[in-house]
Amino acid sequence: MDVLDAEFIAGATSLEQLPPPIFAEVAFAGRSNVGKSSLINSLVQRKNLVRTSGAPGCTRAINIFRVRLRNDETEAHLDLVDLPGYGYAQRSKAERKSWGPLIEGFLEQRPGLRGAVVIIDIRRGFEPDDAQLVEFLESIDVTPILVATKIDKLPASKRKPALAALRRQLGRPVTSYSSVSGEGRDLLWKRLVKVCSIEKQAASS
Ligand SMILES: Nc1nc2c(ncn2[C@@H]2O[C@H](COP(=O)(O)OP(=O)(O)OP(=O)(O)O)[C@@H](O)[C@H]2O)c(=O)[nH]1
Ligand SMILES: [Mg+2]
Repeated sequence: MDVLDAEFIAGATSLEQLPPPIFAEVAFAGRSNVGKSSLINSLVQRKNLVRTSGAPGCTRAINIFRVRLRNDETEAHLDLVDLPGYGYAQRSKAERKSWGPLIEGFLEQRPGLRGAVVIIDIRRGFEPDDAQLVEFLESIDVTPILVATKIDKLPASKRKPALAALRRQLGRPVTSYSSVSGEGRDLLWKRLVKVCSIEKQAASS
């Protein structure tokens, strides 16, 4: 997958501030500090398109990034949506309360949404918050795309068993990823192309 352009389009802290969807969208969701923003940078191979931080709770808004892609001979636009992380206890109660509706509202209300990448830290595994999100996505017919990231933080000998255990637990495909090495990038793009019907989108335009 070649990423020809990538640019920041909009940031919103309420659903009303969001621009109307023009292109297909994919959301990136997961616990705070799991590596959502880093994964977007790694996918589009731009170091600093999305702001990342070692401190949890970095992304507080819904941020939309528009990419222009070339897949074989096909060109397409896709919007990548970085969602605020969930499960970060050290925020004010009011702030935490506002996220649930913001994240859920986004996922429910965007007609262009093709799927949601649910990002899990391979060292922490699948936690109750993640399970709730996957259940919610299924209830609204949005395809969850599961990714286990920070795979580079596990010793090589532990990677395969950890992934196998996660796949068994979830009963669905899980793509392993490292935003540091870029491992998993091609496979994740393949899954995104499929879920976004990028070939079809371009063929009909
Ligand atoms: N080793 C390693 N570190 C990673 C990886 N992905 C993210 N990190 C680090 O994890 C920290 C959090 O990354 P972010 O991408 O900001 O995480 P986030 O999920 O966007 O965080 P919030 O916006 O706070 O919810 C940063 O210090 C990153 O450098 C990875 O694949 N491998
Ligand atoms: Mg972030």
